[in-house]
Formats: sequence, structure tokens, C-alpha cells
Amino acid sequence: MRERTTELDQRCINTIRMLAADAVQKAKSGHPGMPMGAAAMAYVLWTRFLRHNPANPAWPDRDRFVLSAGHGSMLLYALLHLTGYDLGLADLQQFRQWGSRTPGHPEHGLTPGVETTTGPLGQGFANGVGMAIAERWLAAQFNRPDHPIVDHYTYAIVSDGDLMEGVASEAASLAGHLKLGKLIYLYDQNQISIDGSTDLAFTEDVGRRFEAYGWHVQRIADGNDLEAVETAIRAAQAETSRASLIMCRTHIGFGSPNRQDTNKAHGEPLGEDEVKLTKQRLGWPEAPPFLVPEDVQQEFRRAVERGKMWEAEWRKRCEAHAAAFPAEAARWESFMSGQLPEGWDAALPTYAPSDPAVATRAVSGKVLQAVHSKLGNLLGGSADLAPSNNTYVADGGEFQAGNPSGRNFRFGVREHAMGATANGMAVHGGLRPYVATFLIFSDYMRPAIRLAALMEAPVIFIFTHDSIGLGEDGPTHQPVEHLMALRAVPGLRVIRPADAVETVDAWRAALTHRGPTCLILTRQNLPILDRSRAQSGGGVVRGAYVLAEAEGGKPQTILIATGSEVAVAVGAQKILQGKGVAARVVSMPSWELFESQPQAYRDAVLPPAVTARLAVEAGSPLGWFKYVGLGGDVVGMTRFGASAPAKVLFEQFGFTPENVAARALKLAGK
Ligand SMILES: Cc1ncc(C[n+]2csc(CCOP(=O)(O)OP(=O)(O)O)c2C)c(N)n1
Repeated sequence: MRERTTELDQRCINTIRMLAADAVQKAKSGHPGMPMGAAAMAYVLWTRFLRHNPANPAWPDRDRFVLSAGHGSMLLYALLHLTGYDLGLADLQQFRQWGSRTPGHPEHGLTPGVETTTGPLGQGFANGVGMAIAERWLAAQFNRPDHPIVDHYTYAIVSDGDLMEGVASEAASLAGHLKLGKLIYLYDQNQISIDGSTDLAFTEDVGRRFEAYGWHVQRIADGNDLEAVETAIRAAQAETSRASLIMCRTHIGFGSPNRQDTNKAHGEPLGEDEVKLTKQRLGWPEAPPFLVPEDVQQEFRRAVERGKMWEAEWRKRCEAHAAAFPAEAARWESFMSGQLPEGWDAALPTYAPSDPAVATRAVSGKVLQAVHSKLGNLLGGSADLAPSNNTYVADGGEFQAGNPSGRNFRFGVREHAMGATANGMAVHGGLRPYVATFLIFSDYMRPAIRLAALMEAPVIFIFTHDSIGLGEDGPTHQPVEHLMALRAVPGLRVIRPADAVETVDAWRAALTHRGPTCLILTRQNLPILDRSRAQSGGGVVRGAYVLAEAEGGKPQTILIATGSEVAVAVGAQKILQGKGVAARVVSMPSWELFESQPQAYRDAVLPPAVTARLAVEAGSPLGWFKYVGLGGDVVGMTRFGASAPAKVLFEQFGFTPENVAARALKLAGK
């Protein structure tokens, strides 16, 4: 450990502070105060601990760093720039501008070195828990005595706001239970948020709360005390059986004579005059802006050489590991590539119309079991609904503190943290996480689902009990608006299979996709559909297809249905046929997949000339008019459901072949 803080240390820290102040000032927008207050502890972490390779932000065994307080993004951009990532001063000067690589909040996939997208407070906290889980699981899979190839820390800087959020509490509770000893969080305890002092709303003893979660908690009176921060991080590393929270009392807007320790330092530029005063106070040249002194540059850039060396050492370890354990090494490569191994789908179940009716959630469980041994990195679980979600895989073992190679996860009743943790697992790399709950509770994890889509994180969200079809649990548990709400998320793939055959294909689509997928599954049994009148070349992978062509091949009307309502539409088709109306049944498990098809295919499934179209889905009709047109109609749910047996509910709400046929007849003008 260094004896004392040098003058160069101070100038390095002030460089971070002033880059943040200058960038926010130039953009006339942003949050200067957080980076200014947290610069010192971030400096200690990044220059004395963080093992990373700026030349290769994708080095698999790098330490992960999450800036959970994403509004302080300039802190991260400054560190990435200074330590030699492919992020120039010109990028910092474009902070928050159109097309720049330095957006208002850190975005994974856009800026090299940004591990996860943060900004919605609490999410980064939970993502980090997922990353630490991923590290532990991969280490248990691949490390052998004298051959550690997975061995890194997950660090984060978390703020008052992060720790006020429920998702952080859920994730902290989970991390405490799992004893994630390589998770180390620095708490930027500046006691200021947007409204003012945290005393307005946040007065519990955070340290004791985290101790109660089972965390190792340290308290630092002065977050600018580099030696104290360094000592605490070392102690946190030495504590291997508990996650660590290092509470650092800091000062928002540090150095700003008129803004420090006030919420004025939070969400707006300091102002030209105050930037000047701050520079004077910190002994910094007033000009030029974006100043990086030569020796400061050199000091930070030592990360480049060290990074190269660390990665080279790791590669050597990998070579030795591969020589000693060639099969494991091949598996490691396969996990990290994200590719599915040859023959992964060989054991997928198949179904024929003569098979008994089966719930799509049950088929999903069978699929999981069938691919389990082939897809060694497919893992996940449920928020305390495993028997209902059919997610527990026999022989998978349970991921627990004492069994880090288990593949069944017990997330507890913590949907939000489950989603955000899965995002962290996915962006860590090497894992294919799935998580599950009832569709109704997708609302409890919606912010995480949204971020999975924004990051294109390959998480599989399993949502069962997908409609009034769940029956007696009643309106509190019956989703109505949820399907449409999920479809409204850009880049999110939503698939609602109609039967067992479509469920197998839905899983196939999810597993071969490099982004997030929601699988929407039934509680109730569904018949295996007759496909003898299906049009060839269709299927789940195309999003919608002709499941049962109209007799004679010339449809007068089209019934478009999803999930459990497809069988209802097929029943209606028969009635219509008896009345001399030729109806085509289109199964449309996924809007997003259908939208990605060529126009010619879409027109073949939904011929523009056939305008008498009826959509049938036991959910909100909102949005269906896109496919049925203004001249079309929708049999949907326009009110909450009710508590009753599913069969009664389907009758009462009109999801019967008779009602669907009657509505279609009206449309066809008969
Ligand atoms: C979920 C969520 N709610 C609200 C916000 C808006 N917001 C951004 S920063 C902030 C206050 C944060 O205070 P703190 O975490 O203490 O950050 P500091 O003031 O120290 O920069 C809020 C409410 C957000 N980003 N995310």
C-alpha cells in the first residue's frame, strides 16, 4: 500500500472531476456533482485494483465495473478515456449529443468498456449481483486446482438513490443469501439526491440493513481519503464469504464553492462562473477545458500495459488449462461463443394431433429437460413458482452458496431482482439465463425486461398463466394488458404458442436468438392442433402462418388468433364452413417475428384483398387493428377477468367457437 497520497494522485482525481464539469458544461446538460464527489474512490478502484484491459474490453476474465448511479455517466466516460479505452477526448466533448458514444446514461454495446446499461436507479446494483453469480458459476464449472481461468471481482459504485430502490434491496438480500464474496460495492454516500438532503426521505441505518442481509459492511468517514478506500477494498477482497458494501461519506460537487453538498450540484451544469471558481478552488488551470496534463495521462495509461500483461497471463493459464483439461476447455469456448452446440435439439419432444391435450407450460418444462444436458450453460429458475412455471430441471442441482455449480436458481419472491440479475448474468457472458413467473407479474420486473431489450441481452423470460384461462385465481392474477405491454417494448420478442408443437418451436426461436424473448404459456391444457390444412413454409419462426386454410383455398374471412385462442378459431372455422363462409385460420404466435418477414410472405398470410378479419386473443385488443384493419374486429378482453373455472370464463367472455363464428359472420356481412 502506498504511504500517502501524492500530488499526482490529487491531480489525477481533479482531472476526472474537471472533465466531468467541463463535459456537462459544454453539453449544457448532465450531472456533474456525482462524478466530482466520487472521483477519489473511483480513482483508487480503477488504478489500484481493477484488472481490466482497455485494449480488449471483452477479455472474459476482466473485473466487472458497474456504475449503478448511471446519471453520473461522465465519471465512467472519464475513466474509460483516461485509462486508454477507445474513447477519445472528442467523444467526451460530444457528451449527450446525437450519435455520440457518450450518451446521457451509460449504454452497454455503445461505448467500449460499459458493462451494462444503467440510469434507472437500482438496476446496475442488481446487474452486478448477476455478474458475480455468473463468475461464481463459471468458476465452479471450469476452474481446477492450479488452473483458475475464471477469477474476477465485480465492483460497482452505488448511490443513495440506488439504495432507496426496492430492486436493490431484493438483489442485496439475494446476494447476502448466496454469500457472493467477490462482489464489492462502493457506496457514494453523499446524502444528497434531487429533492435535497436524503434526510427528507431516507433515514434508516443503511449499514445495519446490509449487515442484516449478510453483507460485510465498512464505513469510511472521508471518501476522499485514498488510503482508507484502498484499505477497505483490500479488506473487502479478503472477506470471501460475504458481499461487501463500503460506505464512503462523500461530497456531491466536491470543490465547487457554491454547489458542493447541495442538490444544485446534481442535475444541471455548474455554470461557467462556478466552473471557474471550482477550478480556482482545486488549483486547476481555468483553461483550456478538457485538460488532461501529460503526467496524469501517463499515470492513467499505465492501465494499458498492465491490462495487456494481465490478459496475456490469463491466456497462458488458459493454455495450460486446455492442455490439462481439453474437454473442459472446449466447453468453455462453446459457452463463451454463445453458439449452440451441434445436435443441441436432437432430443426435443415431438407431438401429433392424436396426443392428449397438454398445457404449453408443461411442454416448456419438457423442452428444458430435453435440452438440459446438451446446453450446459442454460440455467435459471423462477420467483418462487417453479412447480407452476415448470422450470425446475431434474438432475440440474441447485445453485446455492454451498453448491455453485447448480443450474436451478431459487430467486425467491423477488421478480424485479430476478430480471435484473438475469440481465447481469447475460451481459457477463458465458451463460444462457432464463427466468420465470406468472405473466401478471411481468409488471413486477418490467424495468428489467425493458433494459434487456435495450441491451439486446439474451435472457429468456418464461411467463405462464397467460390469460383468464388460469381460472379461479381471479382478476388479480389474470393478465389483460400484459401481452400488449410487452409487445410495446422495442426489440423484445414475444411468443405465445398455440399448442405443444408451437411451444417447442418457440423455444427453438428463443434459444437461437441473440436478444431477449418472452415465452407466453398457458396453465390450462390445449389440444395439439391438426396441421393437415396448414400452408407449407410457415411456422413459429415466421411469426404467423396459415394454420388451417379455408376450404377451397379462397378465404372470405381470416381469423387471426394466438395461444389458447387458436383452437377456438379452428372451432369457429368449422361452424363458418357449415354456413358456407370460407375462413382461414392464421396462428400468430409472434408479432415481432412476423414483422421481420418479407412483405410478400406477410401478404401471403394476410392477403390485402381479404379485409373481413377477426383477431381472437384473451387480452387487450389494443393494437390488433393494425392487422385486422378498421373494417375488422377483435374478440379480446376489455375488462378485468373474474374468479371462476376457466371454461366458464372462456364462455362468459366470448372465447367460444360459436361467438367467434357469429362475430366473423357479422364481419362477412352475413
Ligand atoms: C428508477 C429511477 N427513478 C428516478 C430516477 C431519476 N433520478 C436520477 S438521479 C436521481 C437522484 C439520485 O440521487 P443519488 O442517487 O443520491 O445521486 P446523487 O445525487 O448522489 O448524484 C433521481 C431520482 C432514476 N434515474 N431512476
